Amino acid sequence: MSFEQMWADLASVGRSRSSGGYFRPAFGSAERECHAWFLDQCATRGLETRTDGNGNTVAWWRPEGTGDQPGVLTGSHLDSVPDGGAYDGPLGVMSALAAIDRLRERGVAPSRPIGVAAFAEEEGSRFGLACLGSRLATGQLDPATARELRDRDGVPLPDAMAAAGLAPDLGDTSLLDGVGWFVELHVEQGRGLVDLAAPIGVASGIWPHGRYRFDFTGEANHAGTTVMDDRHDPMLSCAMTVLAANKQARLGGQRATFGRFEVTPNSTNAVPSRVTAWLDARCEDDATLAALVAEVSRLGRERAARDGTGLEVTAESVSPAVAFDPDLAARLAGDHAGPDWPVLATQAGHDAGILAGAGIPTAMLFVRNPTGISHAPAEHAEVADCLAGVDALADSLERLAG
Ligand code: HGY
Ligand code: MN
Ligand code: MN
Repeated sequence: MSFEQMWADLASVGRSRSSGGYFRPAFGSAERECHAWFLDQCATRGLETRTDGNGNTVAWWRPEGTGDQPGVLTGSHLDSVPDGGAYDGPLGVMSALAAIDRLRERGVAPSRPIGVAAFAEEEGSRFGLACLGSRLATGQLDPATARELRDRDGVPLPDAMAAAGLAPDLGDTSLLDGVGWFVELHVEQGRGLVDLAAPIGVASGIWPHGRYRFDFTGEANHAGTTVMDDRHDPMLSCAMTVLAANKQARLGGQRATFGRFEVTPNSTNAVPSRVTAWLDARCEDDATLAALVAEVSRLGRERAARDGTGLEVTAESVSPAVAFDPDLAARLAGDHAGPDWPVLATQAGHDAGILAGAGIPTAMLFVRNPTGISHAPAEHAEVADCLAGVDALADSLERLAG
């Protein structure tokens, strides 16, 4: 089946009719439909498929004679952010299947197995913790912490997995045994490749980033009868903290975003009692990230003290800086026909960063995104660039798998 046919298969799954964006939360019906499609595609290709107790799936192509050789894994994720684009995640999974087809068409007989992965809850959009599946599979997250995670409706992670027909065994680290290399192809999420006029790029590393929950507490009261000076309004403290985060990030050339809020009781005519806001912060190095979050927290607390409100800051997930194997990046960037692929850093998190952190030699390929927009419906990649991505991935797998 061609790449274009595969793309058409999933084009309507989890898509909003109004915005054109996608919502495929982990273990929900749309993501499960994509996953069932993936299993079907793997079966059609005769791949040996296994899903682990964390909900991650790997499908291996083991040509005769590859035996116990360490394998080359590729793939990405099938879940999305709320109202996200079509490409973030699924492009890497589909390109992996298409790259295997391409290698078979070329008559390549790899001397190592080649696997395709679909990692669970990469976005952390449902349970709050990014790269949940790959963290668990590499032993980088305490299973007890994972068991306590709940979605916005209070559904615990193990129950959500069971409801999706999975048998949860959180912390199962058997799936990646025998993986010698990982190569993740991903749509580029900024303007790097557009500015370089290049369809394909290679990642040098990932900026350190984290998610921090800011709980502002105050005093609920009447919106009309409470004079302004008598209020203890957590929304006001929150608003000033949002402005402070933006200013601090701008001053330092870093990134800080408040994109999710919960207001209690969320009533038009009442001062709220509580506002919970999530800061997503990303910086060029670990020390700068720690300093940025500390400064935003300090300014938030200072404001809360003036407003007579409270603020507690909780780090929900922090991902340190990732430097991908530079020799591997240089090799993939140069060892193919045509001009070298540019090597560039990204501010977006990926399962590839988690596997690299577990000591697996890892590389990433990026496909140009002409809008430069991601985590939004306008995320895009032209078909010609997607096909160039499939070729680039097939070339890279051929180099690594021999
Ligand atoms: O949030 C991120 O950086 C990613 O796209 N998962
Ligand atoms: Mn994403
Ligand atoms: Mn992604």
